[in-house]
Amino acid sequence: MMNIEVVLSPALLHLSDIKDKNVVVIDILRATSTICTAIHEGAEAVKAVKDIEQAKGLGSKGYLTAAERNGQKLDGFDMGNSPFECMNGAVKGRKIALTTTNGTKCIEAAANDGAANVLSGSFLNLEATAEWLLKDGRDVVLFCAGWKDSFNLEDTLYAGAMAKTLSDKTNCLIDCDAALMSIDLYNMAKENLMDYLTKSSHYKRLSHLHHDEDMVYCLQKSIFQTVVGIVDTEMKKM
Ligand code: 3SL
Repeated sequence: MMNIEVVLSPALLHLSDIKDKNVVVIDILRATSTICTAIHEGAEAVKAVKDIEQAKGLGSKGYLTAAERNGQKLDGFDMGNSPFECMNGAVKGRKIALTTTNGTKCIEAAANDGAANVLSGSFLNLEATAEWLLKDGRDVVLFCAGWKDSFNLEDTLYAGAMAKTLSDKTNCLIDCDAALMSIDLYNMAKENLMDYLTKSSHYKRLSHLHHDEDMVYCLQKSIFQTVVGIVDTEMKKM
């Protein structure tokens, strides 16, 4: 039976054993949604790195460089962390080196901790990712990136949506209060995720920075089928 666990923040990751499990890293606003979009839009790979210098250095190896801190694009990089920057052929056939405040460091942490597979979580490809996880059958850890080690609502909502989708389709063991809470939260907010999230801290942060369109985009459910995860150290189509 598939076991589903939710890790609510990177500060709690050490309490979970992710070895040989499928880990879905979740940074809905916006890193993992942007990564899924980049691959869906034809990028060859996204290398998620936690250090700014490492991302910059990969520029000399032909990567497009992308960097965000505190919601803002960093000077000297080709791109920030908006999914819209990946559209209209901008990333087609390219490799991207991406560093962000929270999401990319969680991808690195999960990859270094012995996960069987590390997937990029987004509402955009929720159903397709769920089908992939069901087919693979391993236990699943839904790992919320949060904000600077704190819990956040948007990643928890996705964790609930994925836990519910999986448990609706197969017999799952959910012996984890964080997962049960995430499902309850998702059930409460699912009719209008955007309405629910307007009170959240990251909504306010991104709205203040004029990233409202990004949020509307990132909260769309299952608009594409591309499943994205680490293949040979980089995020690619699975
Ligand atoms: O923290 C992250 O990884 C980012 O996704 C945050 S932001 O949405 O770009 O502000």
